[in-house]
Amino acid sequence: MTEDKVPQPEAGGPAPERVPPGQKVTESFPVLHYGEIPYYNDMGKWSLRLFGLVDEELTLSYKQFLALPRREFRNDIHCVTTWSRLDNVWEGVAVATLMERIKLKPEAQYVMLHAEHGWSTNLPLADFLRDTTFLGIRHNGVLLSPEHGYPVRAVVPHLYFWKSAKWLRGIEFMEKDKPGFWERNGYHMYGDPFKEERYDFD
Ligand SMILES: Nc1nc2c(c(=O)[nH]1)N[C@H]1C(S)=C(S)[C@@H](COP(=O)(O)O)O[C@H]1N2
Ligand SMILES: [Mo]
Repeated sequence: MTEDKVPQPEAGGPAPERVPPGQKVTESFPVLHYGEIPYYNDMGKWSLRLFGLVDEELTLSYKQFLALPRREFRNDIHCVTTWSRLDNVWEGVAVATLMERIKLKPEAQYVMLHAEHGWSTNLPLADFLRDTTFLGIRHNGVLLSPEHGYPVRAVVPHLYFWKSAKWLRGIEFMEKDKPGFWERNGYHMYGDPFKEERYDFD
């Protein structure tokens, strides 16, 4: 094999295998969503509800959520609209930390993430439970802005970024898979960026 056939990283640039097929790296942080950005003036009204196939539902107030231990996460994010943003640094609550506070029923196999205004997205439980999935509150040192999901967004970096629900308000544990908002509108049920699972037409 001659050298020009081997993918070469640019000097100091990302290794090619970090960027999924059909994606372009951007340094900006585009804002994408359906519907209105929620603005909160009373965090006393905010809560995060864990429900569905659990022994006992758990509802966390914002104060209780902020009292959970948090840590740093580093990842690359890949949006289905073809931009990827590498080397993001986040602060958030690991899914394992949340799961210590509830007991799942054995039938639970899928998760629906519920956001403000009824928006939702689905994923398998095993993907939600990965140690790379978390609930983020800061990105690159700054508190999430309203457009990026303040106060809390899910981050599921190994799937296309539409699975990373902004303005998260509920986590539902389910037996069977069900499509969320974009999945009902033609997006793939799973969404692996390295397999280009973008859309699910027909
Ligand atoms: N609540 C909610 N979360 C959402 C969306 C949305 O419409 N509503 N859009 C998703 C999509 S399609 C993308 S690409 C990312 C964009 O996140 P960003 O605006 O922080 O880049 O949010 C995801 N999370
Ligand atoms: Mo997206």
